[in-house]
Amino acid sequence: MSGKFITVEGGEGAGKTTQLAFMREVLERAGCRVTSTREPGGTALGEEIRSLLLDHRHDGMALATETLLMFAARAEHLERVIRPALAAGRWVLCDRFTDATYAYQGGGRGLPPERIAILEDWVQGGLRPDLTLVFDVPVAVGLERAGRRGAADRFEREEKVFFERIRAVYLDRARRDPGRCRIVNADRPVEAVRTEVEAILAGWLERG
Ligand code: Z5A
Repeated sequence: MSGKFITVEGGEGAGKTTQLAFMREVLERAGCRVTSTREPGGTALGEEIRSLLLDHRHDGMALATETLLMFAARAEHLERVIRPALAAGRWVLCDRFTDATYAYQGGGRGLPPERIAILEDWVQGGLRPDLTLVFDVPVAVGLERAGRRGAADRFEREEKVFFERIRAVYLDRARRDPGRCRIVNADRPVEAVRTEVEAILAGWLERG
C-alpha cells in the first residue's frame, strides 16, 4: 500500500500531539511504515527556525517575516523529510502543516489568504495532505489544557480573541474541504477522541 500524507491541526491544547502518537500506533499495527514529524520543525534547520518563531525575544516580528519563516521551515521539511518518506511508501503523520498558516497567520494575524496561497503553490507545488484531522475544542478548554504545561511561547501569550479567529478559520476550511478534512470533537475524554480517530483511520486503511 502506498503511503498517505496525514496532518493534524487544531488550536492550543486540542490534543493533536496526544492523538498523533496514538495514530502512529494504529497505523503500525496495521503494518504501515510511519514517519511522525511536526511543523514548524521536523529537520535540523526547521527546528532552529521553530526556536526563532517561538522565542519571546522576537515579539513583534513582522507578519511577513513570521510567514516566510514558516514556509522556509516547510520547504526544508518537504525536501528532506516529507517527500522522501512518501516516495519510499511511508505514511507521514505531521503535527500541523499549511492549514496552520491559514489559521494563525491568516485568521489570527490577518494576512490575506491569497498571499498564503501563493507561497503554498510555490513551496508545495501540487502536494497537499491526503487527510487532515482538525481537533476542535472551545478556546477556553484548550487554553486551560495548554496552560498546565508551563511557560507560554510567543503564540500562546496571545489574547483569547486571537484563538477564536484561529478556530473559526480551521472550522471554515474543514467544512469547505470535506474530502480531505474531518472535524473531530476534541472536547471529550482522550479515550472517546481516540475511538473516533481509530474509526477514521480504519476507513483509510480499508481504502488502500
Ligand atoms: N504555527 C503557526 O503559527 N503557523 C504555522 O504554519 C505552523 C505553526 C505550522 C507551535 O505549534 C506554534 O506554531 C503554534 C502555532 C504556530 N502555536 N502555538 N503555541 P505546536 O503544535 O508545537 O504547539 P501547540 O499548538 O502549542 O500544541 P499544543 O498546545 O501542545 O497542543 P496539542 O498538541 O494539540 O495538545 P497536547 O500536547 O496533545 O495536549 C495538551 C495537554 O492537554 C496535555 O497535558 C494533554 O495530556 C492534555 N490533553 C490532551 N487531550 C486531552 C483530552 N481529550 N482531554 C483532556 N486533556 C487532554
